[in-house]
Amino acid sequence: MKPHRQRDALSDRITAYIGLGSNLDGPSGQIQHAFMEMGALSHTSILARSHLYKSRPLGPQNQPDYINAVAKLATELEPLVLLQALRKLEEAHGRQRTDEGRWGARSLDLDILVYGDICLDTPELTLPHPGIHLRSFVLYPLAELAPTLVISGHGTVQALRDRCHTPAIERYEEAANE
Ligand code: ROI
Repeated sequence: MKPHRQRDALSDRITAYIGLGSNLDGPSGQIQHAFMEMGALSHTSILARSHLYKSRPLGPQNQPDYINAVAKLATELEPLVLLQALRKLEEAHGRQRTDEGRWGARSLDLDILVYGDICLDTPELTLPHPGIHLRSFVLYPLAELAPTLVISGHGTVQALRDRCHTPAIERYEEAANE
């Protein structure tokens, strides 16, 4: 008989922050569903979720406003395995990367912003995400969950947020918009 291995359920878990974005097909619903689906991924649980934020598109302006948020996960999945799982969720939300062009409208975008203290630069994945320090729609929700987190080479999330005002952003109040 195999020896029974006992393991602390939380011991191998890494904290990761995921940026969520959508500007198609009911964006706030897409984000809310994605929160639940991420919490249901294997070896992963959701520790916190930010409020939703609405902003003008960064990039081409001929597309709808975006809804963005950030989730804090505890996961045992390796970064590239987590990335694959997030890609599958995007596909399940009808995302078609080939049609939209690089900066086009999308039903669901899930980006690994930070994965523990890992720094990575590969064709598939760069960690921390290279756009974090320049994007209001990442910094505002991330600052709710991790104001003192240091983005290597750039400073704390809170200080970055206080300096970043583009694109223009506001809290998205679900009830007021329905
Ligand atoms: N603009 C905003 N406001 N929010 C996004 O999530 C977003 N995502 C993108 C591009 C097209 C760069 N612009 C965005 O991928």
